[in-house]
Parts: sequence; structure tokens; C-alpha cells
Amino acid sequence: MTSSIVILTGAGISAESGISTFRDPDGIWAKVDYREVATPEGFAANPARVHQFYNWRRKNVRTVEPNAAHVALARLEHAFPGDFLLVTQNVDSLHERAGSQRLIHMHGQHDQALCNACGGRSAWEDEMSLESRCPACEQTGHMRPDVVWFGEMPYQMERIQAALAACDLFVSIGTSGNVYPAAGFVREAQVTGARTVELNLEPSAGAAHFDETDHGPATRVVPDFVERLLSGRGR
Ligand code: BV8
Repeated sequence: MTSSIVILTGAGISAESGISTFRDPDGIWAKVDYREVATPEGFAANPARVHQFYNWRRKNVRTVEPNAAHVALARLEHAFPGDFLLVTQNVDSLHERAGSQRLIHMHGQHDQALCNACGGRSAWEDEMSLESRCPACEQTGHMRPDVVWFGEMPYQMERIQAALAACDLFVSIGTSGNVYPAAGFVREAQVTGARTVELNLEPSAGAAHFDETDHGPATRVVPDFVERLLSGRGR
């Protein structure tokens, strides 16, 4: 019987809500060079370009809703009697809006801002620019989206690694398995003997490391998996 679950999600879980993924043929990185908008160097070189990129994504998320996969994970969290942690690579707020609470945004959140002058974090719903003022220190010219760019350390890694070491079920949903350290979590879970499951539209780069896979749209395969797990048929 499963007693401790860790779930990792990526952009694919939000695709059916209308949010672009990154590496699908029509994905974000097909349109934008990640080095320009998702690296500290890109931000230093042209902060206005990076603010424009995140302002567009922040505005788009306000127009979409969580889908059945987000809702199924919130149902699992609240119905499952054991330990549960949802780790998302996504910076959108759809998991929270679906009711998830035991949640880590390892790559940050684009409705949060970080001040490079004072280190203060604040909720940020609107446009951000070089003129934006930090609510904590009142200085302007130092605000950035509170997201983790390439070359930056993802958030709460110790808490994530402790959960992976203790889990007996690891489920990866809607991620291509290209970005580390998230792409290595399945192997960390395997080392401690966890059962590993991939729920994704198609086999990810790490598909061979999973004990079980169910390939299809998240709004079908995730509720199906949660139903099986909660009814005892999925162990
Ligand atoms: C770091 C910003 C170290 C936020 C992003 C080995 C070990 C450690 C690091 C590295 C390593 N090798 C290389 C690295 C460096 C790098 C990396 O991994 N590079 C890759 C490209 C090789 N990693 C880093 O830099 C990380 N930092 O390691 O720091 C360190 C150590 C000490 C001190 C300082 C630092 C930081 C990585 C985070 C980068 N930030 N974005 C944002 O703007 O969103 S990356 C970006 O990719 C997003 O965060 C995204 O979440 C993430 C992963 O992408 P996916 O979510 O998987 O999305 P993708 O489009 O790829 O795939 C979608 C999947 O869904 C597909 O499989 C598709 O089939 C499926 N799908 C589509 N539709 C559906 C569906 N599934 C179901 N239903 C559907 N309907």
C-alpha cells in the first residue's frame, strides 16, 4: 500500500488549459530564444525584453482555467491519507487555483516579483518594468520575475530531495524530461525503491526509467490514475 507520494509536473499539465509548452513543435522555445529571456545573462543584457516576455505570459495565465488534471491532483492530495508533495516546474498558478496546497514551485512563480536590491519578494499581478518600484524597499529599477532561470539554483531542493528519499510512489506528469535537476528526480526515487510512473502525452526523454507509463492527454490519464489509486486498484 502506498504511504508517501511525490508528484512532479511540467508544462504539459497546463497545455489543455491553453498555456503553451516549451519544447513541443509550436512551443515557446520555438518562438523565443531561451538564452534571451530565461537566463541571468539575457536579463542583464536586455531587461525590457525579459519583462515583456513574462508580462505576456502573466497576462495569458489570467485568461485560462485549471483543467481536470490539476483538479484530480488536488483531489488526490486531500483524499490521500499518507504523505503527499506536489513539485511543479511550472510558474503558472493553476495548481493553487485547482486547490493544491502541499506544493513547491521549484522554478518560481511569475505572479511573484523579486527585488535585486533588497531581496524582498512580493505578489505581482500586473506589468513589471525597469520603472517598477519594490514594495519592500521602495527602490525602482531592481525588480525581476521571481522565476528560476538556466544556471540558477531551483528552489527548495533540500525539501524536494528529502521527499524523494522517503517516497514509495513517484509520478511525473507533463514534462519532457530535458531540464535538470527535475529530470533526474525519477532516478533519485528509484534508488530508494519507489514505484515510478510517467503520465505524459508521449514518452519523455527519461521514459525508460519509469516502471509504468500511461501516454495520453493529461486531462484523461491523470484523473484515471488518481481514480485507480484512490480506489485501491492502483496500489
Ligand atoms: C541548475 C524558467 C545548478 C521559468 C526554466 C545536470 C544537472 C544540473 C543542471 C544541469 C545539468 N545539465 C544541464 C544543466 C543546466 C540546466 C539544464 O537542465 N539544461 C538543459 C536544457 C540541458 N539546468 C539549470 O540550469 C537549472 N539550474 O541546474 O542550477 C546550480 C548549481 C549550483 C549553483 C547554481 C545553480 C535551472 C532549470 C530551470 C530553468 N528555467 N524556465 C519559466 O520561464 O517557466 S526551464 C523551462 O523548462 C520551464 O521551467 C519548464 O518548466 C522546464 C521544463 O520543461 P517542461 O515542463 O518539461 O516542458 P516541455 O515543453 O519541455 O515538455 C512538455 C511535455 O508535456 C512534453 O513531453 C509533451 O509531450 C507533454 N505534453 C504536451 N501536451 C500534453 C502533454 N502531456 C500531457 N497532456 C498534454 N495535453
